[in-house]
Amino acid sequence: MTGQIIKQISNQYTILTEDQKRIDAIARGKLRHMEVDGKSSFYQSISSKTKKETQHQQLSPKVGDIVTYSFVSDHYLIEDIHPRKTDLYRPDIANVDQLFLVFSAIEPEFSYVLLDKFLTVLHTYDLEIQIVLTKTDLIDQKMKDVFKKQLDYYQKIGYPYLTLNAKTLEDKDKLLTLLKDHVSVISGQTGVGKSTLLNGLIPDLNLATQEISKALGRGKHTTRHTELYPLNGGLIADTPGFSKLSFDQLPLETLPFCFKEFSFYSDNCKFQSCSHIHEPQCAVKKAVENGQILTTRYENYVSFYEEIKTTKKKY
Ligand SMILES: Nc1nc2c(ncn2[C@@H]2O[C@H](COP(=O)(O)OP(=O)(O)OP(=O)(O)O)[C@@H](O)[C@H]2O)c(=O)[nH]1
Ligand SMILES: [Mg+2]
Ligand SMILES: [Zn+2]
Repeated sequence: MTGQIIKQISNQYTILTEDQKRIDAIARGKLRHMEVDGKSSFYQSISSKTKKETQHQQLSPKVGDIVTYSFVSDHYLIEDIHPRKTDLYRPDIANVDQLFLVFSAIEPEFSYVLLDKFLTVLHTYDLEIQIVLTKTDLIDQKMKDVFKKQLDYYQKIGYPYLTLNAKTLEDKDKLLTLLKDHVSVISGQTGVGKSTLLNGLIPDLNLATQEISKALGRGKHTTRHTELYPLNGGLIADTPGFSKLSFDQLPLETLPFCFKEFSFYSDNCKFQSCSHIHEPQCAVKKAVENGQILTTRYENYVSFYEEIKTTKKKY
């Protein structure tokens, strides 16, 4: 029998069966290993090489895994894990194919640095990315216009966005269409409205939400565990917010490719290996001057470049 793990609490798993029933299961002995992978980085993926190695070594099951299970005497037993299409850490979920990047317009304040950092880190993944701007009910028309102008740019380079009030969720149908048949994850800083959004999508879910001032006062995030919820033929997970995002393993040479609009211009740079920082006759810098590339995007690129360079030097 085949199913998908939607919840894990230590050694106890909940599997969603093919006929949409929830059953409790434990893993067979050979699967009860602690994973020794460095789970240090956000959204770190197993490279294809190590993926082969680790699969060989036997992974332990995790949320999102498609598994083969059986019924032995009086309980369900996970026998095998099917190969993972994608493998995220923090949130630790397998087989995710879509990510909702949630930002609030204010409280916490919107950050283009954080948005670009997220997009950079996520660039190497085979994931659909949707930017979601919440709390638009709390800003005036002038601010809305500014967001529209900026976010239209992101949409143009391939990152579509939605703006909404997560508390009232007027745009529910649009979201439901996007979620159909996908394994999606809602991600973003603490307090942006991730759980509020999911509560709006799934009536009766009643996830805990909390005013940001209170959450920060406690020094804790409101959401603390990861679980996939069935929705519109697919699955969706809420995740705990985070406060830090690091580049960890991103090689400096890869960074220019993470800013995907640079590639529209970089063929015309004088030097083939142009870093678009200090080289003369750089077509990317020219495009920034001409207003074709968003200035904040380029500024963030330069600062990420310096950040990665400095971190690398330490080793
Ligand atoms: N006015 C308004 N308030 C919102 C909106 N979205 C969320 N909120 C409020 O913002 C606060 C934080 O929302 P949560 O859903 O708990 O935030 P979260 O992203 O799940 O936070 P963590 O679980 O800590 O990561 C709550 O008080 C919500 O009611 C929105 O679109 N408009
Ligand atoms: Mg939450
Ligand atoms: Zn260049």
